[in-house]
Amino acid sequence: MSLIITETQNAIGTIVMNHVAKRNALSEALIGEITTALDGFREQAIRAVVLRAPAGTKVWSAGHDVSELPSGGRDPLGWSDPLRVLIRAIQEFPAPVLALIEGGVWGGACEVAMGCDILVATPEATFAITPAKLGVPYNLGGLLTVMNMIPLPVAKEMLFTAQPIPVSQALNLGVVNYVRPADEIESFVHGLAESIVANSPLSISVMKEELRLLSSARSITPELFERIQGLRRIVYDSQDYQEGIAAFSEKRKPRFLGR
Ligand code: LCV
Repeated sequence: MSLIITETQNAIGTIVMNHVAKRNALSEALIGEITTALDGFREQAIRAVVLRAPAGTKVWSAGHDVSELPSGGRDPLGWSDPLRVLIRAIQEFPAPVLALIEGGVWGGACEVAMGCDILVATPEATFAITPAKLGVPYNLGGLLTVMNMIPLPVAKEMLFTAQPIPVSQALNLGVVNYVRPADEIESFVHGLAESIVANSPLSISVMKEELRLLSSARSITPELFERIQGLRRIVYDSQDYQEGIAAFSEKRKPRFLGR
């Protein structure tokens, strides 16, 4: 059974993440279906994509599928990790991807949403960035996505508390473009997509790629990169990392000992 529902209409492609039983946890299987759908949209010269969960959902996505995180000794968010693959696929898609957000957005799903080009959410939406809750060392590219979207004090609050922030704060910060009630959001997002589709797809795709390249342009020395990777390794080699994952799968609170 497919984990997504797709639709195309008037150069607008819609992807509904539909693995409700696992709260749209971003598993390799779900991500594979999303990226395959994006490849198909690219071939069909789709000019705007809407990424959403089923209408009325309480959880947009529960983030990385924790059961697929490596048990230790390997970077849990390396280049080829499915979550990283999905975020790149969205950021590199040659047309705007609009996130239609209802419900809770957890962990790596926040970065998926922030990797989209335009975000529209319902008043009940929340955003929680959760690596600290699991003992995961978020990766460089992921933190850059967060830094590009959220002022540092708020990014630190979200990363260090792992607590959800309300959509009102996300709107104030400019993380979310609009908030619309559940009974209006679909037509509102469709209206935005139609206004995009009416414009030059070449101009838009090139400007999207220019903005991606410019927002990721950072001078980073090999020494700085190696130091950061060394620091991250201390975390994913730690007992705390093992404890965070074990606690999640055993449905209990983790006991972090700082080693
Ligand atoms: C696998 C899941 C998940 C899930 N993975 O429903 O950003 S980082 O670094 O942290 C990154 C590594 C990352 O993204 O990690 C994941 C961070 N995500 C979270 O911390 C959210 C974890 N999930 C939850 O807190 C709850 O599931 C929410 C609040 C999203 C929904 O709660 P609700 O009571 O509605 P359940 O918790 O009962 O979940 C339903 C089923 O989905 C599984 C969960 O294990 C359960 O499976 P079973 O029915 O087999 O018990 N599930 C939920 N999230 N991220 N599996």
